[in-house]
Amino acid sequence: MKLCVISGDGVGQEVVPAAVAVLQRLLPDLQLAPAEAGWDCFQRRGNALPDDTKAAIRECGAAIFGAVSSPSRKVDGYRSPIVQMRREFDLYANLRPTLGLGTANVPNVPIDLLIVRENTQGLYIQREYMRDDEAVAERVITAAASERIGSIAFEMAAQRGKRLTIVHKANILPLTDGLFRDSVRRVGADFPDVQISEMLVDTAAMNLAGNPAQFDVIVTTNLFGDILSDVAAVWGGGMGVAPALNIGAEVAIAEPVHGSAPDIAGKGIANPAGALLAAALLMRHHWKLEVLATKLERAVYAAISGDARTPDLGGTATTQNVIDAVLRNLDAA
Ligand code: GGG
Repeated sequence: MKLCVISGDGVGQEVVPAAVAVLQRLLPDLQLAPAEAGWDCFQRRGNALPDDTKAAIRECGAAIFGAVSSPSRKVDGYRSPIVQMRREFDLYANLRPTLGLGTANVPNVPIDLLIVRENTQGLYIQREYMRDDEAVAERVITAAASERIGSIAFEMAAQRGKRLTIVHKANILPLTDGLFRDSVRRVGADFPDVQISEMLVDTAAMNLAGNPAQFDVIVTTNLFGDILSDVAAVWGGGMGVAPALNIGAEVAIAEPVHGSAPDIAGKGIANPAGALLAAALLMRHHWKLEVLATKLERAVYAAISGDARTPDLGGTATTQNVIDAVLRNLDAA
């Protein structure tokens, strides 16, 4: 089994090595292939996702990626490596689960939901241009990509609570979001046990903020999935705990949802839970190691529900304290 390790920028340099140390405890024969990507890599090498990194990902078939801090202004020659990787390896689905976790500011609500985000289309095709004095961004949705994401969302729902909510904005965007909704619904014919509902994205945002326990699996388009999963993450302990898995036919890339967090980078207090839970998703969905994935998730939740809480969770633990607690929990399991 091979894993390409791309720490990226900021706290990625702390949480990825932490997650890899835990993975090595569970998978002693795991072969590691370190590689570079991100803004810092761009500044040193003139490329945010060099060819040798792409080759290493392809060769391993699996990667863990930390974080990147793309600038929010146009920089000649720079393209977000996350978006490039998703495109290069056709990582069409982004799985973003949330389990309820009480924090200093958020009550523990019994939530177990999964957002299945379409990962290749919508506004993320990045076709932006000026037309006279108008700035235009194209948003592309196809039936084929919508059916493909629909299939994986139905499969997930069939294995979980058997409820799927299609989130869209077809009342305002009847062509694009209507096509998305109708394509996903068509796939539902193959999953008669899964109960389908649909919701406008604004209503879904309100319900995720106010009544999140109603959801099982949500399937939605790229940008909506990005935003809604951050809303859901509040109930799961915040951005430091939120995991994601980018899935394609051949390659899968695990990543914590959080970014490079420059305000805390280098202080040793970044929460590694998101990276650890992302590694568990990789084990479950890509390597098909369900038992080990569950073991890891339990060890992480036991750690961050106890004393191993980094400052984002209202505690004083360091990244290393969390890793030590997770390793102890694994040894005791
Ligand atoms: N770990 C994912 C991550 O770095 N998220 C921040 C993000 O999405 N950034 C987009 C970018 O900087 O290209």
